[in-house]
Amino acid sequence: MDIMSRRAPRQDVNDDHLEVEAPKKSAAGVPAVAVAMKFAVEQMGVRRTAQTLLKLNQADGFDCQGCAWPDPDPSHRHTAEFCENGAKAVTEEATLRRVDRGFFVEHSIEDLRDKTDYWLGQQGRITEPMVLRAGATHYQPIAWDQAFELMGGLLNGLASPDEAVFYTSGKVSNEAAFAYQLFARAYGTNNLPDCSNMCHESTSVALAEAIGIGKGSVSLEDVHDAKLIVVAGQNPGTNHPRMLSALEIAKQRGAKIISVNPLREAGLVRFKNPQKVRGLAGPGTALADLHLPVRINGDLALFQAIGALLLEWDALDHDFIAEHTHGFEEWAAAARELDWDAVRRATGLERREIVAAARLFQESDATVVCWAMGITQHRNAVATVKEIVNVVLLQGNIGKPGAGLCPVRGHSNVQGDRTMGIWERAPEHFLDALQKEFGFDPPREHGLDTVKAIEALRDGKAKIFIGMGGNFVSAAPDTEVTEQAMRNADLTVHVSTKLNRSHVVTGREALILPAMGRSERDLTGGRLQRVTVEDSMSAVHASHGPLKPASPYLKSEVDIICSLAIATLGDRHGLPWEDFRSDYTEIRHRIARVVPGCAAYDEKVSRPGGFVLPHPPRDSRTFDTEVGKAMFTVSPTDVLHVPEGRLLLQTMRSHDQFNTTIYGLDDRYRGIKNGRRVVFVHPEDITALGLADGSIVDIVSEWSDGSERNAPGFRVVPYDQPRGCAAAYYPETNPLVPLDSTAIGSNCPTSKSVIIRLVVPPHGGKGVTESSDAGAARDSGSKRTVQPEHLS
Ligand SMILES: Nc1nc2c(c(=O)[nH]1)N[C@H]1C(S)=C(S)[C@@H](COP(=O)(O)OP(=O)(O)OC[C@H]3O[C@@H](n4cnc5c(=O)[nH]c(N)nc54)[C@H](O)[C@@H]3O)O[C@H]1N2
Ligand SMILES: Nc1nc2c(c(=O)[nH]1)N[C@H]1C(S)=C(S)[C@@H](COP(=O)(O)OP(=O)(O)OC[C@H]3O[C@@H](n4cnc5c(=O)[nH]c(N)nc54)[C@H](O)[C@@H]3O)O[C@H]1N2
Ligand SMILES: [Mo]
Repeated sequence: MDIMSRRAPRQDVNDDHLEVEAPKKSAAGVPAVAVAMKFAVEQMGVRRTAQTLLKLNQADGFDCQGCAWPDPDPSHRHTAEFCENGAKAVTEEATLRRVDRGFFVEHSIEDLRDKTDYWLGQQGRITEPMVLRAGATHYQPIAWDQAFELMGGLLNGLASPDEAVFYTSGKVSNEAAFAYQLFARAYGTNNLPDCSNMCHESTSVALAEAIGIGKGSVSLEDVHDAKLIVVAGQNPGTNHPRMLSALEIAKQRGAKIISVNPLREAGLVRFKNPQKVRGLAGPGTALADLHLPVRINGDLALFQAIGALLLEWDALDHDFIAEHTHGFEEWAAAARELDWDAVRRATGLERREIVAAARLFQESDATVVCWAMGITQHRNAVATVKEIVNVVLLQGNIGKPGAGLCPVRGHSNVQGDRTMGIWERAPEHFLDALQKEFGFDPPREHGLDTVKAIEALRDGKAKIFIGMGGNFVSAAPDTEVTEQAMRNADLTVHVSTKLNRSHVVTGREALILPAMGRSERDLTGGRLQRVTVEDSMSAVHASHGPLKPASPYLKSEVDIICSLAIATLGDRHGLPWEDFRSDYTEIRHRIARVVPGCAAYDEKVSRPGGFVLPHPPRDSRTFDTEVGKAMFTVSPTDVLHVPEGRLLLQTMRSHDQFNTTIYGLDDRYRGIKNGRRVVFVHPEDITALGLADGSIVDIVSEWSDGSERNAPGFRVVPYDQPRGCAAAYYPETNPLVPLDSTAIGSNCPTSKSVIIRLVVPPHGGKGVTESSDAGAARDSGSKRTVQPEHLS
């Protein structure tokens, strides 16, 4: 029954169980509904499933814990306004399975360390606070008060507040986020890394420089009304399924769609809308008109080339350029000199393919460009986003209906957390506003981002790690170094709903603090509380959960933060923690006074559907940059060199996971069943490398300092993509991503361009599913004695 328990950590694939089929040609439809219901009913039962899913994304219900794609206007919502993967996300939280104190008696920390991420997550909701004392073999229960006392005592004992790290994952509500950053700053540090540092940071940096605000400029209506939609480096069929409904509407109104992706992702080819009878039964809607199978990392060159062609054809909005932009002449001079040979090498595309794309831009007077991790997690990611901006500016596609920049965010409230000040480099005006409102002087020196926090923990410069949600150990790059960094800490604390790897790779002491999830009724302070969130398009709205909390001992995130603040700060600075936790409206009143665009916050979030935050480029073509105009920028054309016999690996999500949370072992659209340790390679590369379909290989990544990392035991699967590219799932491949390999300007790990080689281990790879073998391979890391084959 339990195939996981026989396997070593992270060895989710048994060669014998893994099945590979042809990739699917369409997304959603009947199978999506069936799969969602199967997961939900298995873990929640029929009644709870109905009760929960019908409140999902409704104006009087709760915001989906899945992605940050916006909800339609309240009057246009369906009874079932959710997708297969949203239903899985909710099921994961509303499950009836429990991890209680008996569980921790039964399982030692050593035992839990041997389990896969999938197994850990499947055990259910954590029911009470647990502590791992120094040297102990088991977690044991701890009273909430004692947990806060322990944390407060250690925090107050640090030599400097900068020895503490306060991480946030993007599910945390605006109220909790605002209270958390206030606490960290009142305590004395800007060490507020978040999952954004590994996600859309490159977007935020590039957009802030180019258009004066780090957020996208479109509304859902703009997507519906666009004449051309470009989807670059994003897999909406899996990661933002409700976006397909928006693409379908646009398509029916006559829009063209270009997909830019090394893989031909099912959702971009054809979509069967499960909310319509025709979608369930019929052939569905063909989505992409043009698919550009770009080589990994080739997008910078691609957008440069599209820009150069629009310039050559004079397909420009001259008035917009003259009135609203800066730097056009320098950009145009560089574009005229574009090295088309370099473009061809970088993109792997034929010139005619790029011309076809540029023609679609030329023919459209309302273009939306969407992007996600395929763009942001590269060394040149910030420059690439700026090239997207250049192309959008050329045709004045910003601040008008049906047009704009559409970075599609990940976690459901990752954008809101940033708005609320979860930011290691919060701008001066934000800190000034905090000072004015609360009367203390917040630290001004920038704090640690995710990568720098790992380095500080590794080097003994940070000693306490507190994670507000998330799974830092598995999400971060360079797993071995990150795990060692966590072990160096005096204390690691995780505010969590479910068990994960970060709970078993700990500092000297560790705490698990179980939090209520968004689907649960929050009666903190004896009154029904609600929270607020912001989606990818800057719309803010309220959310309240319908379900009874998984255990009577859970606390809300706001409660946990305020209690920790009281235990640590006492009445230092006279901050109103008691008021905050007895009524979150008090927090919203402070948000209204501190956060730009949030005046009358509590009142505005009470409207059905909430309100939209101001966005000067979108609202009035105002650009709050250094020169007060939108900036054209010039970057060198970048060709990522991959040595002979090596491949360029991207690490991505399967259809059955939410980041490090593994829902199941299938990746339906890509034809993978019952396993995750697969590496997708072009059939001709498989042959050229002397491998075969089904070979079991170790993936070895090579680092600038000459060292190597190894992820053992992946099955080679032939898959259509540009030559020289490869793809495998995250987080299994995180050991391969070097900690010091990050995007220039944003420090985002380069999870989508890792140079690797595939090595057949001497034992033929068969042994790697046995725990002893895999453990040995993991522990010896780069010291493995396997002689790397040169495969070309
Ligand atoms: N169900 C589900 N939903 C999710 C998540 C989840 O794990 N599961 N995660 C959430 C989070 S936090 C995020 S950030 C988003 C992530 O959403 P996505 O960005 O869609 O996530 P990835 O799976 O990393 O997919 C990256 C896509 O980019 C493509 N790609 C890779 N390299 C390149 C490149 O160099 N150029 C181009 N043009 N394309 C490339 C890949 O083939 C893939 O289609 O989804 C959010 N929603
Ligand atoms: N190689 C590689 N690495 C990547 C990426 C990649 O594409 N490739 N993507 C990166 C990206 S885009 C991101 S966003 C990060 C994700 O990094 P994180 O946000 O840190 O990771 P998640 O897997 O989303 O966190 C899941 C955990 O959050 C906890 N949790 C879930 N819901 C709640 C809640 O409501 N409250 C609280 N307190 N806790 C909760 C659960 O315990 C669960 O185990 O990973 C990054 N890492
Ligand atoms: Mo993300």
